[in-house]
Order: sequence, then C-alpha cells, then structure tokens
Amino acid sequence: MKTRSFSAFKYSFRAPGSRVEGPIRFAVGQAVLGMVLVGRSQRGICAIFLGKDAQGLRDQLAEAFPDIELLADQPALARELNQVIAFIDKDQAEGVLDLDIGGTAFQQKVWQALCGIPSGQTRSYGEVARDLGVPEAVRAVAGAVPPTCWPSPFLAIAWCAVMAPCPAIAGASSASVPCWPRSLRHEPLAVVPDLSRREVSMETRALFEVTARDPRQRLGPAAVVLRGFALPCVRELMPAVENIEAVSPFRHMVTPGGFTMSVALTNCGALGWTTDRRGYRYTAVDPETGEPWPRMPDVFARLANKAAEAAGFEHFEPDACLVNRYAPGARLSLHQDKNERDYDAPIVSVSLGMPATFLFGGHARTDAAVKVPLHHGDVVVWGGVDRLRYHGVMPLKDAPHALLGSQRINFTFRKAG
Ligand code: MD3
Ligand code: FE
Repeated sequence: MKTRSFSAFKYSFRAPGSRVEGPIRFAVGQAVLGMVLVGRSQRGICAIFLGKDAQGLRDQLAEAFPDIELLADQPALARELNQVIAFIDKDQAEGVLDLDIGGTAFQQKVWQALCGIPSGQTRSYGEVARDLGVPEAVRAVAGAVPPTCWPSPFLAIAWCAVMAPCPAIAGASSASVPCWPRSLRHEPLAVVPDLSRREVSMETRALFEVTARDPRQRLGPAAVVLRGFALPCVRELMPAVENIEAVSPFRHMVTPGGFTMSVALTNCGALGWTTDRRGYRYTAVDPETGEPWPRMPDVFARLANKAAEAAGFEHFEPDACLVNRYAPGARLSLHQDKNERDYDAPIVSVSLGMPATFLFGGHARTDAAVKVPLHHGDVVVWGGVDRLRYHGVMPLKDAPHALLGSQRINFTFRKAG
C-alpha cells in the first residue's frame, strides 16, 4: 500500500482487489443541491455518494459494500461530512481528507500516475499510457480516468475512491469499464459548478485536467477541434450570455423556405446573422428590437482570437457572433455558411453545455458526413479548404449538463462584413 500526501487529500491505496476494512461508519448531510453520504472505513473515506434522499443513499452504500457492517454515526463523521459539503457548496478545502482507495492494480497505477502530474500540467491518455510502460493501453487508461464531464476534481477523486467496491470491478481486466456509483450513473451531477469556477488544490486540478483528451484533433486539412479550449473562460462566458440575452432575446427564426428553426438564436457584435422569408443575411440591427445587436464581450473576442491562433489562423478579428441555443431535440440540418463576405477568415465555434454530435460533411450536400462529438468547452476552428464544407448538428439528446442543465449553447464567430 502506498500513501501520498497532498494539501486536500491523503490517498491510501488498498492492496488491489482487497476489501474495505469494516465496519463502515457513515453520515448523511445536506448540500445546497442534494444529499451527501460520507462513509469511512478503518483506513479512510471509502464512499462519497450524492443523491436525492437519505434512504436512497443508505441503499447505495449497502449495495456497494454488501458484506460489510454499516453503522450510522453522525457524530463520528461530522468533520468529514462538513469538509465534503464545504467543498461541494463553497469550493473550500478545509483540512485533509483521508481517502481509502481500492480498485484493480491497473486502476491504481493510473490513479497514482495522475496524482504524480505536476500542478498546472496536463497529460493525454496516450502519454499516461506511455509513462506506465503500456503505450498500447490508451483505451484502458481512458477507462480508468474520471470522465471529462465531471464537474469537480474533488468529485473525480471521490469517484476513484468509491469505484473499488463495485462488484463489476472486482477481478476486472485492465480493459474494465468504469463503474459509477448508482446515484451518479443515473443522475447528472447538478451538484457543483464548473471546474473553472473554483480554486482547487493544485493536485486535484492536475488530476482533473489529465482527463481532457488530446487537446487538438484534426477534422480536415484546415479544420481542428480544440478539446476543452474554452473551459477556463466558462465562468465569464455564461454571465455574458445573460447580458446578451437581456438585450436581444433568443428567438426561433423562420427560414426562407418557411420552416421555423428548432434552434433558438441571438447575436452579439457589429453584425448579426438573421433569417426570414426574404432570405439569410447579416444585419447591424436586431430586427426584433430595432436596436443594434449587443456589443461583443471582450472575453468572446479574445477566446475566438486565441482559438484561431491555436489552429494556425493569426489575427482573427470576428465582427459577428451568432449564439445558438439547443433544447433537447433541436437540430441543425446540413448546410454551408455562405453569407459572409470573406471566405478567407476562419470560423470559430464554441460548444457549452450538453454534448452534441456534429456532422462534418464534404463540399457537396450528398457527400458522406463524419460524426464528431462535441462536449462542453470544446472549440472548433474551420478555415481554408474546409471553410465551405457542409455541416450540421444531430438532434440533441437530453443528458442534462451540470452547469447549464438541459441545453447546449454554441457560439459561432465569423468575419461577416
Ligand atoms: C463547418 N452552428 O450556426 S458552428 C451555424 O453547433 C452552425 O450550432 C453549429 O453551423 C452549432 O451555422 C456549429 C460550426 C461551423 C461553422 C462553420 C463551418 C461549422 C463549419 C464551416 C465549414 C465547416
Ligand atoms: Fe453553420
């Protein structure tokens, strides 16, 4: 067994495959957005469950640790419970938490590798696999890492801590599928705000960041996905959307063919994209309010410029930002973006909230389209020979996002005029 000490957590890895040393004492408390159960074995915290009610949480504990004595003990767990709740509700790490971490030998190796990543640095799955001496095990590494969508590094660690007792994991091979505590499998985490909102201990931040996939993924000769590129700005982007929407509300526009779009949209910047029975075009004035579109917030322009640069397009200065809002079921059929004057400038697209499947087609409508999953924080940059490719978005599945709920927001930055 190895132990590592950090500012907010002390990790204690059990012998691979071994059982928790009981009894488990547990306590249940109320966080702002849900109930929390904290369980402690002889070695440390072995369960952190989130759910709607105390009975459901107790059932999950019993399911996770079927043969171990469970003792309700509020006083004994008061400190840990308060620490966990403070972390979830207030982003505060108060003192050290001992975590009793199980898992297979392989999972433990991966988690220890994550813990060893210096603060502020990131690693791809491939790099972690190489560091572990198993370069071919990229998928297995990915399977052992907390999911990217996890809204809090703290909970990512909690996830590691509670994976061990899951029966599906016992004796599993290195390719095992992660087993979520039941409360989290079915319920999206509406418990904590976005990662970028919190100052976490460096180590936990590093643990989270490693979960990002390779940050750059090429879609075409001049089309690149920058995974998670917008995450650091999310806390500034969301209030900015509220300001935009207060001036120029989201609305469902009508296409020249007479169809009402399922996507709701608004704009910011000098020019805004609109459609009605007369056609598609850019206007300086919001046709609904008769006023200019709200100005483009600096954080938007900066993000778009930096993303374009990261994809190889220098000096991108968008004058238009179309803001699309997708509710479950909303879609965008295959189309080209042809209403801009200058096809030399790239287009930058930022995805927030629920994941979507983006369709990336060819230069003819009938060319086969590649499906590209886009997640919260992903940025895509298109330019050059890929600028006029057909593209669209598949009907949005309802999988509520921790921060944005049942919606997806997409910003499309363009040089339109
Ligand atoms: C691919 N919006 O509003 S932006 C749109 O997710 C639009 O809401 C999508 O397509 C959305 O027109 C994605 C992405 C985009 C923009 C321009 C492209 C993709 C592109 C140009 C060429 C190829
Ligand atoms: Fe488009």
